[in-house]
Amino acid sequence: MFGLKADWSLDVFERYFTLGDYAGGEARWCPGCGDFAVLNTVHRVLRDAQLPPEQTVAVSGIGCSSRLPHYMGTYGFHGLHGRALPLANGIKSRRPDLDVWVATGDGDCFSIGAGPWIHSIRYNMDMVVLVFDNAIYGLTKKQTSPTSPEGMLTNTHPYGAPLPALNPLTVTLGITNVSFVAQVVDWNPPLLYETIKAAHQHKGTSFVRVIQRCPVFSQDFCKPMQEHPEQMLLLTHENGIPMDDSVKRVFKEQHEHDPSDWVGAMAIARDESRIPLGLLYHDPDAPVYDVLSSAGREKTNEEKLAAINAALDSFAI
Ligand SMILES: Cc1ncc(C[n+]2csc(CCOP(=O)(O)OP(=O)(O)O)c2C)c(N)n1
Ligand code: SF4
Repeated sequence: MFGLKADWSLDVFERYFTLGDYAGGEARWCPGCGDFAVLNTVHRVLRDAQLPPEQTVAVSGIGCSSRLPHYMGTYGFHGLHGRALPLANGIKSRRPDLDVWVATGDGDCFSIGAGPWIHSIRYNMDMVVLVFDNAIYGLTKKQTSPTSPEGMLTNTHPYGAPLPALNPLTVTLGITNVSFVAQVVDWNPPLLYETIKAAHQHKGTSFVRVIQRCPVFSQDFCKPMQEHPEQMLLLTHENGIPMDDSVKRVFKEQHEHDPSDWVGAMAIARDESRIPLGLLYHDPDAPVYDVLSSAGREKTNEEKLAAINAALDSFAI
């Protein structure tokens, strides 16, 4: 099989993977659910990177979005509510050769999974974390989530969510050793593709908040953004997410932002008058725990035993 490279020369592949190689069971989300767009984009990014499906693992917690591993033709682990990230970290620590993708919801990550969220960002293990944020608990039918906007009518708060929504961007940016923070909407395919691709290329934990349509339970969350793209602020920079004119034509409000500027990223994230899209923060040099923790993995059992004995002998009189 042949593939055309960016410079128009030909690559010859022993195995060539098509989109179908990354697809699993038939996706069963509601019509119009934004999860479809993210799933299809993940398939495309994997296909374009030609990652062997058997080298890839999709990990999730519980929720509508957490059904993603079922729809992947890769390895997958549909875990417990709020525990996608510890599972992903465990997989990465034992199998650093695997490409790890995490699918988690706003309830799964920011509520029951808030502890693992903090520590996983600090561990900075090499994986893509896609938070499908529809501002509601979808699977369990419309309970308030941490990102439900104040006043949103839900089944747990029928008179309106009483508190201001949690800001996942400022929280994530505030975690020690954070290395990649991006935000995107599910309904702009070119921006979604380039954001997930950039997240995948980053070595470390790539945190991507995907603002996701749930037309069944939180239609009022995304609809105003779709109808008023001027509410969004597109972050442009040569080191940011590549974006073509089609994206810039939709999101006319733009701001040049260097993603290495943490203070600038925090200021953008804190300003809730605009919803930033693009790469807020990128530190390619942050320590990556799976690299640190896998030192010596190539040693044989005999070598490891000898090293342990030598360490113990150092305490002997
Ligand atoms: C320990 C535990 N608590 C509660 C639940 C019930 N539960 C399942 S999914 C979910 C919330 C899902 O919301 P979210 O993570 O935002 O994902 P979405 O369905 O919106 O994609 C809850 C509360 C559970 N399965 N396990
Ligand atoms: S309830 Fe909402 S999030 Fe869940 S599948 Fe339906 S549209 Fe998607």
